[in-house]
Amino acid sequence: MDLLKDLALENLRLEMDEDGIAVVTLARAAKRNALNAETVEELIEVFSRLPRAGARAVVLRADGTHFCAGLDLVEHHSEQRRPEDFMHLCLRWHEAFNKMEYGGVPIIAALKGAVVGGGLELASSAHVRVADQGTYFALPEGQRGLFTGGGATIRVADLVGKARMIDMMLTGRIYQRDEAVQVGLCQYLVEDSEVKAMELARTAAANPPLSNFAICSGISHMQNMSALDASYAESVLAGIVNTQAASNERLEAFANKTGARVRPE
Ligand code: 1HE
Repeated sequence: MDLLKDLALENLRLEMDEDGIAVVTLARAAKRNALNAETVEELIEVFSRLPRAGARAVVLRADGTHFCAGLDLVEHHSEQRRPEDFMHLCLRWHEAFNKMEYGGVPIIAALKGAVVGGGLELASSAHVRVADQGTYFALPEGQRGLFTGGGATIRVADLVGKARMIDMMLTGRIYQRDEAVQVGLCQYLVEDSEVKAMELARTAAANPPLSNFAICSGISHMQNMSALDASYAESVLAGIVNTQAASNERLEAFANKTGARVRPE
């Protein structure tokens, strides 16, 4: 917990309970949680530290009625950035989002309202996305005369496929509700995304941390490898994870017929 004490956060809030469930809140509701440069630096700090601070799962939520309106367009306009300035800024976005995706701690995004542009890039860096009836997804970059810079070409294309992403960017197409689930933008559609995200975080946090580490970093790393290298890395990771003390106890419970069976309710 000490690792989290000296964090000076202006645009985020961070809480962690005794079970290691952390809640990271986007706290710039007056600006619809648009990502200014300072918020990105805070995301880097928070997600660098949480895995080492004993977090077992994270809920990423937002103040206000919108999850995140993407790049801070007003800051971007007023800064009149040069190409190299914006390139370096994008590298900081990547630093933040890579810390999330590859950090090894499950991150569940509780979505609502606008999840657009860089807001969708942020959401797609989480491991699970939970939407409510009012959540909508878009990539308005084309309309703004911009291009994605926070990993959408990798993560959003991964979720929905290249053709859908190109359509979203060219036409500003908005996805919501069942259609958003069908195309892969979110995995859950519920009445209250925060309640569901917390429930999922608690479920995931009950797994051994080493298993969650493999799930929430290994799969992403292996997707970046050749099939040959991925099968090698998978074997090595499984060698470590599948022989841990925590799995031994669980296997013993199964063998003794006290462990839970995998059955639909
Ligand atoms: C902002 C931003 C922002 C709101 N940057 N300040 N993203 C977009 O193209 C989405 C831009 N935002 C919107 O379309 C709307 O704001 C919303 C649909 C999200 C919300 O609408 P609404 O009516 O609730 O709020 P609003 O009146 O538009 O905005 C309220 C305030 O938030 C206002 O500030 P105020 O000081 O005048 O009160 C807005 O300026 C401010 N605000 N969104 C800055 N995005 C790494 S590259 C990524 C590229 C992208 O992300 S492109 C997509 C950008």
